[in-house]
Parts: sequence; C-alpha cells; structure tokens
Amino acid sequence: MTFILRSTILNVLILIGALDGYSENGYDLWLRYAPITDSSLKDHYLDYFTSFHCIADDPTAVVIRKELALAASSMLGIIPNETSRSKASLVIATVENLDIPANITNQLGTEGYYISANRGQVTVTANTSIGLLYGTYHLLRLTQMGEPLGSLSIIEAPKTKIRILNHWDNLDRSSERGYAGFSIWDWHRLPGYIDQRYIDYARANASIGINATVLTNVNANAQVLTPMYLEKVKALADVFRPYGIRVYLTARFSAPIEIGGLKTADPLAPEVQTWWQKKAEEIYSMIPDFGGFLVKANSEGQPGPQNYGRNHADGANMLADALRPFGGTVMWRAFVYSDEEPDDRAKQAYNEFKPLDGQFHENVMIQVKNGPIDFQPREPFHPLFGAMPNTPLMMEFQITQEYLGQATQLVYLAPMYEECLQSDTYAKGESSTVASVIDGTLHDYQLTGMAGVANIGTDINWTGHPMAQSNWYAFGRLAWNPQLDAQQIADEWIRATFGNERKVVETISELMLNSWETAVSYMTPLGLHHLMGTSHHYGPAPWVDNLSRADWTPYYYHKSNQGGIGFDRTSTGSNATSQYFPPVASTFNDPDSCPEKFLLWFHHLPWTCKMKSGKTLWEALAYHYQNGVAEVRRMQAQWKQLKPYIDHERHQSVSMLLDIQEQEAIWWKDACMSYFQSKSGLPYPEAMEAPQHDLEYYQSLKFPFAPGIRPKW
Ligand code: BDP
Repeated sequence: MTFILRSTILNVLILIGALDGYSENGYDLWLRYAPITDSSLKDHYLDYFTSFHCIADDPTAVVIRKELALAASSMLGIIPNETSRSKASLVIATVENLDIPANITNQLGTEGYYISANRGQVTVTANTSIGLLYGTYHLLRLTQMGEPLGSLSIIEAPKTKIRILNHWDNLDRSSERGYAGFSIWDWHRLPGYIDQRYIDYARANASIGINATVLTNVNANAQVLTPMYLEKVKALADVFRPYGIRVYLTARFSAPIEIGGLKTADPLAPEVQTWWQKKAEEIYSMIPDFGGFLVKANSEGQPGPQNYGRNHADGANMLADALRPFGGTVMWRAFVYSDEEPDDRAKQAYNEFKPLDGQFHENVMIQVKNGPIDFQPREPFHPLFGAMPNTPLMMEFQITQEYLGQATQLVYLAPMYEECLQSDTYAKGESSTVASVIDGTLHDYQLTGMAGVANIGTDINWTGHPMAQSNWYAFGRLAWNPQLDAQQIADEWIRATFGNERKVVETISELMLNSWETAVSYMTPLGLHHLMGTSHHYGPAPWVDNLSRADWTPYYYHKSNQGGIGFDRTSTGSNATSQYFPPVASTFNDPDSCPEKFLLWFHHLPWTCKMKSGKTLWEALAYHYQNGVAEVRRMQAQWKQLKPYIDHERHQSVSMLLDIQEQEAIWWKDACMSYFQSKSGLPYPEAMEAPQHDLEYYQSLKFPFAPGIRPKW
C-alpha cells in the first residue's frame, strides 16, 4: 500500500512539476519502481502489464502477484488484471503448462527461467515457481531499465548452487564489522513479531538471485542452537521460504559442552557425534529446508577439532554426517592462521587445507576468502583456488567495507570481485580462472557456491552509505553468474536506483568503476596491505609494531626500514609464491614480472629501485597516495554535477559522505607518507601535497568507539 500511495503522490508531483524538493531515503533499494514518465515507453509497458495470467498458486506465486501489482502500480499507475491465458499480455507459468521445447527446458534446472515474447504476449516460464519468481524479477529489471520487451528471448540459469549472505550478527543485535546500524534480526521480539524488513530483505535478495542466508556471526554463540532461539530461526525461515531463501546457522564447535552438558566436543567422541545428530534432527523437525552450518574453527580463538588433536576434515565430516540424512551442507571456513605457527600468515590456510584435499565428505564445502590474508583493499587471489580439485571450494567475499572505508566511503566492489574471479590460476593450464573453480566447471564440483559477508543493518537505507547498496546488488549478480562484468552490473544498478537519464548513468558509472582503484591508491597502493588501525580497522596506523601477536600488527605486513619496504614472499623469503601454479608462481616471484599492483605484497624492495614508469619506488608511492586524493576530488566534482537530476536527500547524503572521504583520503596519504618518510629519510616529491600534521599527531589519534568492533565473548 505504501508503494501505491507513494506512486500516486509521485505522479501528482511530477504533473505539477514540483519534484525539486522531492526526497528518497533509499529504503526501496533497486526495487524503487519509479514512475515511467516517457509516454511512449509507458504505452509500451502498458501493453504488457495491463493483464496477466499466472498459473502457479503456491506461496511463491502469491509473492509474484504482489510484486507485479506493486511494480505496475508504481511504474505505470495500474493494477494488472488477472485474466485468461489467451487474453493475457503477460503469462507466467511453469513449463508443464506450456509448449516449450525440451532443448530449452533442459537448460533451466530448478532455478532458471525462460522469457520470450511472441505476438504481443510475454511469457515467463520455468521448471519451478522459484524460477518464475526469478524470471519475473528479471522482467521487472528490464522494465526499470527502460528496455523494450517486444522481442525477448532470454534463457538464464544460475551458475552456482548456493548464493549466500553471511551476516556477522550477534544475538545482542550488534554486528561485527557492521557499519549500517544494528542487526536487522530482532531476536528479542521473534518469533512473535515479524518485522516488515524481513519481507523486504527477502524480496531484495530474491530479486538478485540470492537463495540462502547465514543469520549469525562466524564467531558463533551456541545459544542460537537452543530450542528458544530455534523457534525464532524457524519464524525467519518461514518468511524467507516463498522467496527461495534457505536459512543456515553458524555452529560453535564447543556447543556440545556449552549447551549440551558434555565434557568434550571431540569430533571423534561418540557422545559428541550423537549430540550433533540429535541437534540436526531437532532443527529439521522445525525447519525442513534448513541449509546447514557455517563453521569457523581453530581460528582467532574459536574452538575446533584441533583442540582435541583432530584435523579440519575430522571436524567438518562429523557435522556433515549429522546433516546428511536431511540434505544439509557444512561450509567449513579456510580462514585459519595462528601466531604460534612461525610461517607467513599468507601461507597457513593452504598449508593446512591442501593436504586434506579429497578427505571431506560429499556435503562439505570449504569456504575460502578471495585472498590469502583478510579482505584487504587489494589482494592477489587465494592460492587454494585451483589447488583442491577433489573438494568443492566456495568463494567468500566481503561486502561490508571493513577495510575499505566502512560506511563513509564510496567504493564499488564489483571490480575487485571481478579481478579475483577473472584471475587465471593455471591449475589446469591456461583459462583455469577462479570463476571456473567457483562455478564448478574446472574440477566438476557437485556443490558450488559464493558467500558474501553482508553490509546490511537497521539504517533506513540498509547499508549506511547509500552507494553501498550497489555492493549487495553486485554480489548477488556475480554469485548468480561469476562471469558478469562490473560495468554491466553497475549500469543495471544505477538505472534501477537513480533512473535512466543518460547523464546520471554515465557519470555515476564512471565514478563507481574508478572508486575501488582510487581507494586502493590512497590506502594501500602497490601491494601494501593491513596498514589499518588495530582492532577497529578504521584509518591508517602503519606504525603499530608492538602488539601481543605480531601477525596483527601492520609492521608485520610492510616491514619498512631504512633499506626499503614490502614483504618478501619469494623463494628467498617466505616462499608464498610457490603455493601458486606455474607460471603464476614465477610471475609473482620475480619483481620484474610481478604486476606492480602486487609488488610489495611479494617483494621487499629498496626505496630507490626503479619502477616501470621510471619513477623510484618512493616517488611511485607518493604518486599513488596523491593520485588517490585527486581522484576523490574528481568524484566530488562529478557528483556535484548530478544535483539537478537526483532527489535532494540522496544527493545531499552522498555529497556529505564524499566530503568525509576526501578528508579521510588526505589522512591516509599524510599518515602513511609521514610514517614511511621516517623510514626512508627521503624528501616528498614536489607533486605531493605536504602532510597537514606531523607523524606524532597521526599516531595520537584514537577511536575507541568506532563502529563494528569485534565484541569480547
Ligand atoms: C576479519 C575480521 C574479524 C572476523 C574475521 C573472520 O576482522 O572480525 O571475525 O575476519 O573472517 O576480517 O572470521
């Protein structure tokens, strides 16, 4: 109803030309269904949306009908009429009701769809009603983008099976690394109170093909597995089911002790195995389509099988066996490293998991972060991709911007996801891309998936920064098809979010597509990484070198001294390069062939060594930091030009955030360059604006209340 009202008001506003003060708060995401003002386009869509015929009649079909009504009323000012198949201009029906050739239906699987147009009638068909829902959203996306519908012929099916959000949300509603308010799960009022947000969350996810969600933090609390909380989880699962979304939980490995009264959580102890089997039985009796468990074990203080002298396969397989009778999956994370292990942190996941290849049961997937350290602004791809042909690996991307400006900076992440997915592992010779590992084609994985650590919270616009919605959107689209390109995704998102005006689309697209490279430039250029402030990860603190764990200090990663800067991961150093297949290993190993974007990731080099541009390393570093600042200023100027085209509220809020981003970019440049100068002793190149303060000033800054800090358990 609110949409219908909004659309009517909007139409009136448009008519009286009073749009100037019009504002949007961003709650509607990319499902705004803005009124179509171009009259010939509107007539074209009216031809298709005036009457429809929908054959399915399950809860998903109810969702389809509602979404159509919402979209058509908002975009076109009509409520579509449900009519007979022959009279309808839009037909939505599963394949058994239509005459669709087998060579098409064979390609659709359980979630794909076929959209076709013939003599004034558009047909959306699929093998299942979830496929119909996805097809309907695709049709509505085209409509929001102003695309003609008269000659459509689209066959789409997802390239991965599990497309899942990971919420790092705690039961007290805090959200680890969350920058958009509190967790949207109102555990206290569940199961009785169903917040409208849950429904809109499900709609948004379904519209981009996300079909699963992990509700709880990887740093898990066993309480969520108690009957009281499972009732609450069930309530959410019931809301999400018609949208094709399955619920997963994080499983705390020591739960049998903490809530089960056992003395051990040893995965080989029969009483532990029985406890998990009973727990699985209990969960499935309440939630028959429960997805399974995500587990962080023996990492950053979390309990795991190694507490009992067992390995990761022992732990994962025990949980997998408990879930198998019910069709559940274990997602076991490869994000493991220990300060007791002297080897380079970047090598540790590979060292632990590679020898276990083939030892995991068939319903286990290993969830691997995109890079070998930890969601840094830029990392080379993780060497495990391609290295475990007998174990399905799934991707873990971070959508929340823990290390990328949190909720104040505009950073469109799709180019970063794309760079990783398109990297060639050479596992089976040329064209063995990370994408082909993830979609299962390289190693013929039976289970495939992509996880994204969510950036969603209670903020009215869901993601804190209005533009960060694009990262949620991009994740969903790439999980559906890891081959999509960042530009196309940006184009879709901008049109749905800000409209089809050419100036708007072109300007925002350029701004978004440069934004990640810009952030890398003013934060961690040339392969630098983990220079952020301790614990909160907000802003620069490269000088920190004295924490209880060396691998949590920035110094561990940049190792700068009078002689130079960078981490030697070559054969003369930690030899992390050897974890990659040839020729990637040798490319990274040699500073002359190593891409400059990864130079200091793999090499420790003198400040004065020459770069390809002819600049010294010191000059190049200064150039990147300064250029990052200049690019943010360009973003500000570009955004300013859009004032006449974007509603006041969203324009103003992005403007203010860009101003903060400029200040933060300067802060990064000044703090890092002053610190590095204290090592190199070299003068700042002329083109670099001198730091605004001295090094002591930057070192004195403290942020004890920065958002998203990991709570103490
Ligand atoms: C790091 C975060 C930490 C997470 C950890 C993880 O700083 O809060 O718990 O990753 O992925 O990026 O488990």
